[in-house]
Amino acid sequence: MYFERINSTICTLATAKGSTIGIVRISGKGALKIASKLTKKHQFEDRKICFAKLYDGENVIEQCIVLPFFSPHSFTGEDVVELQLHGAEGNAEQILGLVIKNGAVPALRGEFSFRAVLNSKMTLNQALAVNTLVTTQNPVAIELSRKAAFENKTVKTLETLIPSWDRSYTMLTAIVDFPDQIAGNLDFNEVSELIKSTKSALNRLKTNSESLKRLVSYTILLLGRPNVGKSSLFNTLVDRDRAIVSEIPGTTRDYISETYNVRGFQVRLIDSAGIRETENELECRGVDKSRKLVDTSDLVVLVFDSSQPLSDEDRALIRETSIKSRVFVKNKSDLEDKIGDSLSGFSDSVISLCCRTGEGLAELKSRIEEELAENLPDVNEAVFFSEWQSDISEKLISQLEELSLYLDSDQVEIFQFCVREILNGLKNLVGDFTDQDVFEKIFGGFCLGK
Ligand SMILES: Nc1nc2c(ncn2[C@@H]2O[C@H](COP(=O)(O)OP(=O)(O)O)[C@@H](O)[C@H]2O)c(=O)[nH]1
Ligand SMILES: [Mg+2]
Repeated sequence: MYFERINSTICTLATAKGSTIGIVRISGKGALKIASKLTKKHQFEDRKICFAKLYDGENVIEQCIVLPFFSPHSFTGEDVVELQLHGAEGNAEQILGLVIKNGAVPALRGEFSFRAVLNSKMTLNQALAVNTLVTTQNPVAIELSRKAAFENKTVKTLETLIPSWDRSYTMLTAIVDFPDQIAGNLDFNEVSELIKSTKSALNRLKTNSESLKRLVSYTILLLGRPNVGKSSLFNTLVDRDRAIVSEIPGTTRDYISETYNVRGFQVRLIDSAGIRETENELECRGVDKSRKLVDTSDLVVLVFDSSQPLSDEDRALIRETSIKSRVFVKNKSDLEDKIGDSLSGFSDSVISLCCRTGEGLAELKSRIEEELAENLPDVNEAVFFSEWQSDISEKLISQLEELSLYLDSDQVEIFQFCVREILNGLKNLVGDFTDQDVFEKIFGGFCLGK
């Protein structure tokens, strides 16, 4: 789709409804012509703003700022015109309609960025970083995407490795194709070092990208038998009465979620139905969902009722969540303690809490903060912003491991093949590729107008 439309002039309203200024962005061969038609101006100067009236036929419909960029001095590398209009509502929409009537087509998601990448105005990773920058609230994601977008940090990290792989590949090709004419041999020590440094760069990127991904979608699940006080705790943490609190067990049958702020990061908090054996069909479904939620959450806060002895259901919950990061909480500390230290075998630090009085809440909050702070991304390291890149890098790491196995063998052809695959993988990661399907998929996930 993106490739087929490459010769068309695209346009969009780049500002959200409600803004006091609306920006219509036009990019492509027809951009300046459309601007001339609307303004009745016959000449523009590259990157010189001008104040102009817009006409629909002979009627003046707007008085606005026109910003022309001549190719290649624009975001997309094509001729671009931006119109700064009054508001981003009906007036701007009508003017966008007029632009379309004069030959432009509405832009697809990410189509401006796609063209920028295609015209080498930025690398794919830079485009992905810019898209993150315009959509995220997360301060770490902002810092990382700034570095990737404006310093091209990710690509620079990998780019330095490519010439050495290129040299090894050329040497191997010569050895395979002209065995009699090549006097020297490949320096296997050098390749071994190269494998090590490439693997280490990729592993650092992978770890940092995973940490970023975890941070931006960080999810905390409140889990426990019915009636232990999960919904009460949920309301306390999000600081409003969102979940229904009731003495009737099984009230929260599905789950509800809210975002709340932990150390300046927006995290998702989920109040679940709880996991228990039940005959009630509706409740059953809620319980199934809770099990799935366990899999997808980053932290499970296990809530117990301290006024009751530890039950088999409690133990089942502890078992079912054993592989997750967990915080143990015994709630209702204002009542007679019947749970005693029966949780101490499962956790070194069980937090004693009372939702009624707020006792223990500060301790719980700081434990949650500590958990979140574990494996925070390193803002000085590079990151990938797409699954596609993470997948390639994963594959590259295993190819590098495979190549190490052939280091001491005389199977030059297999060695050559592996080196070529690695070289291609690295080139893909720095954006040197033309796979149309990948382009479609990546840019299809962008926001409109970018
Ligand atoms: N005494 C006491 N009761 C509590 C406390 N926290 C919650 N409850 C009560 O326990 C019952 C169940 O609470 P709820 O939050 O709905 O539990 P959930 O089923 O786990 O979501 C309600 O009647 C709450 O008022 C607490 O710290 N102390
Ligand atoms: Mg509940």
